[in-house]
Amino acid sequence: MKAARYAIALAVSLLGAQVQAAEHVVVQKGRAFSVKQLNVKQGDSIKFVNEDPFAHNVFSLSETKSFDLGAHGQGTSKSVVMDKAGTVEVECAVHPDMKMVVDVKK
Ligand SMILES: [Cu+2]
Repeated sequence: MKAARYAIALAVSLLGAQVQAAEHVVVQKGRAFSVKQLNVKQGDSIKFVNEDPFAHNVFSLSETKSFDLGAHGQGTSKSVVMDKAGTVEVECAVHPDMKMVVDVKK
């Protein structure tokens, strides 16, 4: 009985976390990100979906969030969580002209 109660409490807390954090989708198409600028809240994630017939990469050297999601091909996606507030410049290592800015608010 105690275990069941714990399981329910855990499920509710997980649901609560899901409601608070949003997932934003950015499409990579025509060698460009679908948006140049994106506002998100701390804890939100961004899903990058590649709709081009070739590979893209997603990375950032920003102090707020430094990451490298590596390369991903057509029809695949990569996600990153914006866990700190600040500005994050997102780039593609394959195409130097592909850039976007994410503003993460608390
Ligand atoms: Cu690219």
